[in-house]
Amino acid sequence: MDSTALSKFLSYVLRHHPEAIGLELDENGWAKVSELIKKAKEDGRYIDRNAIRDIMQNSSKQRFILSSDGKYIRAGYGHSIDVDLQLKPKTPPEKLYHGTARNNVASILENGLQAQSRNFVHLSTTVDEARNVGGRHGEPVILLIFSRRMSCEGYDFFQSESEKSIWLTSYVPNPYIDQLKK
Ligand code: HQG
Repeated sequence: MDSTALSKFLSYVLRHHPEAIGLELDENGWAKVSELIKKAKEDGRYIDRNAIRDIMQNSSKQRFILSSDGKYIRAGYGHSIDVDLQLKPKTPPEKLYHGTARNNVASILENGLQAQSRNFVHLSTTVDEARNVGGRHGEPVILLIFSRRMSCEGYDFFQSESEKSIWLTSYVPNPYIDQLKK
């Protein structure tokens, strides 16, 4: 498996479908690295600790995190399965960005940003990253989120423990969203 395929595989099982390979995550989303390697092998995918370490060191985005003893791994964001990452609310930057497809914009400006299939709405600290995220869905449009004002008005924000440029929140009501003009 090349590193992109491995990263996608790890994201799939650790964020969405551990049962696809018979892997168990604990309530906080941790999988035992040895179990992950064993179950992946039974599924015909040969990975080892070095390949996992390479991904974690060399990816442009930090998608995963290891426990301090190195025995467990979990995704740092992106989950759709019900896990408690035990993140503490943190004051976000003044502004954050969300990249989406042009087709979604009217609905977002009417209904707010919803987490859809994931546990949280994902926000980026930079316009460039938001543009990359939006481009996955279609012609990218950047939305500016008044995150500090939201936080001051009682909405919780969480910084991903693996990728510090990603912030999570449950829902962004439309008064806190502005479309960034090019
Ligand atoms: C849209 C990737 C219509 C939302 C990225 C998005 C991210 C609405 C889509 C992370 C809506 C959900 C997550 C509404 C939201 N009406 N559309 N009211 N509210 N949407 O994939 O943020 O590379 O679940 O704009 O970097 O694109 O995989 O979320 O377009 O950090 O590590 O519904 O995944 O990380 O799409 O991406 P997604 P996302 P990785």
